[in-house]
Amino acid sequence: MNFFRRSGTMQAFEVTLYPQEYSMFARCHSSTLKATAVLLCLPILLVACSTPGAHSPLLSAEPAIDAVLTRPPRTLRLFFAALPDVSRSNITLLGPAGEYQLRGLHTMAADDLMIEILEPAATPGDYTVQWSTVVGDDPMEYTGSFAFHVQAD
Ligand SMILES: [Cu+2]
Repeated sequence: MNFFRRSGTMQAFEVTLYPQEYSMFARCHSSTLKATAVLLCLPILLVACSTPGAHSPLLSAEPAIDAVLTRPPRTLRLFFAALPDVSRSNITLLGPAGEYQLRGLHTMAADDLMIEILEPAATPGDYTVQWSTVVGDDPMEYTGSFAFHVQAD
């Protein structure tokens, strides 16, 4: 899995992307106006989808997104489309033993964020990396998460 969302000035625009929000919008209109509502929403959806910022800036990660590992990683490294602002970034790691302590968020100046896992537990199971960041000249704050899995040897 690989989820992301962004927040900022474009948020009101974004709600049109969610089906449940759309059906609420449709309910506000009489059924005879539903077709009109669809026609009105369509260009908005197209514009929202063509906005470059509407896509996750996360390109790849180490461990890789959805990777299956036999050894727990000692560091997490996330690669983005532009240089992240470290002071406005955050990474958390959740696993079978709960939340892991992370230390030393930094960038290696390769459009990346890197952080050390203080006590990498050898617990097999599903791990989730949650991230938030601001990259390049884009004022939006992006948040997302992805999974990797540790298998017993
Ligand atoms: Cu580093």
